[in-house]
Amino acid sequence: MSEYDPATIERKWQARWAEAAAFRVAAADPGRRRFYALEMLPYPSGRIHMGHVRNYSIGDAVARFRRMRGEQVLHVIGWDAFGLPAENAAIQNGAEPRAWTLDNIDTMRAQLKRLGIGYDWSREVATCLPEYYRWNQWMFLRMLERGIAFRARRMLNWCDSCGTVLANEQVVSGRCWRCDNPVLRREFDQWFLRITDYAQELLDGIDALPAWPDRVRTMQRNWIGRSEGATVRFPVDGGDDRIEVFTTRIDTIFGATYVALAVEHPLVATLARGTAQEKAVAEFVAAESSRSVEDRFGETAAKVGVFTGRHAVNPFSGASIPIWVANFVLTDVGTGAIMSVPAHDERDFAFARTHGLPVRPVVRAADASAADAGLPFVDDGVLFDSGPYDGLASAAARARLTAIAEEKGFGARTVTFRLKDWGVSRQRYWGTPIPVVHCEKDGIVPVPDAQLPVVLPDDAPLTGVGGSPLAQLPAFVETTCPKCGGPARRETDTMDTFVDSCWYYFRYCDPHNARAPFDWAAVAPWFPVDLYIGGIEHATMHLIYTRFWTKVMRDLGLASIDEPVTQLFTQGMVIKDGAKMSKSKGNVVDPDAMIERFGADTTRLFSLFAAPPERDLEWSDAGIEGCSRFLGRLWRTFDRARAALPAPGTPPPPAAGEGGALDLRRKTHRTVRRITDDLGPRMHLNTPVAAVMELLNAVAPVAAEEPVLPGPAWALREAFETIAKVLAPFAPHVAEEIWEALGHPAFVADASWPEPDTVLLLDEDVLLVIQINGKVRGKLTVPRGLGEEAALAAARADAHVAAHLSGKTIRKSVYVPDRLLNLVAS
Ligand code: ANZ
Repeated sequence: MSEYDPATIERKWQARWAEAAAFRVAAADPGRRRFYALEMLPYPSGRIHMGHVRNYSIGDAVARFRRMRGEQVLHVIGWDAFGLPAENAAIQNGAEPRAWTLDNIDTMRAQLKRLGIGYDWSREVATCLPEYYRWNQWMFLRMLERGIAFRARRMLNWCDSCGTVLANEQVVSGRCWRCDNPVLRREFDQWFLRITDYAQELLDGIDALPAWPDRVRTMQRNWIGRSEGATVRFPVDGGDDRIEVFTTRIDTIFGATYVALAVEHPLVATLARGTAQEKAVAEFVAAESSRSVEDRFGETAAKVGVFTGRHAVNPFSGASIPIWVANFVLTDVGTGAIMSVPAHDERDFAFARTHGLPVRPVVRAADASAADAGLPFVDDGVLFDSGPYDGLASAAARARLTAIAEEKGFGARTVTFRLKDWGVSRQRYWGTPIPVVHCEKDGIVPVPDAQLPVVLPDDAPLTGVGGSPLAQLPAFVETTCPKCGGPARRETDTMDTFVDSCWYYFRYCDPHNARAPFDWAAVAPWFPVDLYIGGIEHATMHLIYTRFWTKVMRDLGLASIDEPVTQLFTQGMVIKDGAKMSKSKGNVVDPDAMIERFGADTTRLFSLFAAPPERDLEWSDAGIEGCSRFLGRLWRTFDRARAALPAPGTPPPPAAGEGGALDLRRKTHRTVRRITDDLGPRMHLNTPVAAVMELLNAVAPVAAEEPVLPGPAWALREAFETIAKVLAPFAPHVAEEIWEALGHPAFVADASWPEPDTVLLLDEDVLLVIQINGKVRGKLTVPRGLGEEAALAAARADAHVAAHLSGKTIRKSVYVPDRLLNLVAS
């Protein structure tokens, strides 16, 4: 008898899979259903962590299952290989970013192979290699030609500690998403991608993604932040200036008691000039500009402001109201200026109270009983003290007032989005060089396609201070203008690394293309991606950018789909002692140590078994030990029984249809049905493991019989063959080993998924409880798995139930298969 020896088994099967290139996909086969299983590509930080193990175990389980069901499965991995940590390692310990990154990739690739994930390794992509990033550059140039990429001077988020600008998405509660330092606002010349042109389409497209989690869809909707309203221009007293405000509540305009400008609003600099407030305004602006984003705009930030000394005229009422500068008005939302209506807006109300500004109610509840709700009254209602519009309902008033503003030329219906153009410039080294040059004569000149890639030099000085490292490298910077041949300077900004992850999974489908990012003919059969698995933290940034990029590629004629991913699955985190595993908390469990101690199969099994995949998984030593014991027990049970099993392909003897043999066969087939359901779009990946454990419990006593008679022996072979197959997506090595020992020369990974025998499923009877209006009126013996219609028919056929239903109509029926039929009748 042999002991379960995962190290030997796993090495053996990993070598065989590699030798046979078992998971290689040459080209899409038009004759088969295809399945593209995709996991978010890792950043090569050095070593894989348990979150990776979980992510890839989920993906591999589904991929292997689909493959066994006869589908052609594409399953690839790559490396999101540009980014700050490589640069920081260079600054801290003199590592060379390229070598550091490629070393890490080697380490992590070996780790993934030790886990036995079934990837097509011939399609691996690393985004830091010129053969990949040249196509970032190429697509950037196409976007530049179409005005999708553009350069502008804008207020941006600046992280002092990372020394770079950040996209809005990279500012989390006013802090840098990476280093957690407070973010500042600074003005820069930057490269942008016009994602706002796609805002409406990105929003509408969410409706076409029913297989994305509602949570992600909501987060994307909020991120895009569409808001419908009007712009209205308020003339400034004593001059030609006009302040344009954006409001969603033009119905409250008669209640506006002041106008408020963002600190960065262009009129702030001039309005106060010559008034008694000039000095106060200048001081306020200076103080606010030096405060962090969180101090200025955070939830708890004090709402402060200063009077400009000037007034504006309400174009509807003619009232003259003071103009303030206020920190709560955001520069890049709407027009950067608002009309404040304290009686109907919380924030305006608080600010008015603090600064002694008047509160003027103009809308009251339509329903008199709610009239004494107090101020501010923020709901829609009926207008009063609003001149000719008194008595109009809010919605009607908005339509009417907007139309009048348009007619008279001082306003317009307007839709604004919270989504801003994507700032893609980074003053960092380890990223894709932006492929343009600056020529004194010709201005910004694109690098011609023939000169791509603009290769990132290896020898930039990395100190972490003094701006872009590339700018300090004359050999890189000094070049000639492709247009006039005169001296020019290369752009030294690199691209945000979120560019890299926008389209890597298109490249997986055509990874070695040297003439184009990819050939759509090679990609189309795999798209849209059937299942994309990753963390919820990518709900907005990556998953919005990649949707945008897909639409841009479509418009460039590179692809012909609107949405790249059919089903998105967001897996939960791996936590220990109640917190996400992290070095700083010292609660990290190293996957390699687990593989070393228990084997890859156990490690994978635990990461799937311990929690539903969408939930957080609490690490437990006892749990992984339990999985290890289960595989050990499986192996020993099999090893003891194998001598008694009939040869492969032996037809069932009549005795396989009786007694204990029949019971085991039923259990086997029921297990198949359960696991098949669980591995479908429902993604209940934790329960199959439990089902296999139960099946093993049924197997053990049969295997222990002395001697094993022909009927049970046949049922045992069927059970072990089934276990090998249904365990293959989860614990593929031990599954291969058992499959081979059962006498099969080919991989279990290539075996066909078992089909349950419906006769064996239906033969099993269950007790179905029939309730009518909450009372138990019958208990029927019915076959397991009975459908709702058949259950209802069976219930009606029962005399006692029929008596309680006579003369009544069934209004509602709730059916819990194999358990309960609950009828509401009257
Ligand atoms: C007057 C008003 C009266 C408003 C009222 C609300 C209630 P959403 O729906 O989130 O888009 N606003 C406009 N631009 C702003 C800016 N740059 N910074 C801060 N606030 C701004 O919000 C739209 C409302 O947010 C607008 O409608 C405006 O206040 C404010 F009873 O105008 B409202």
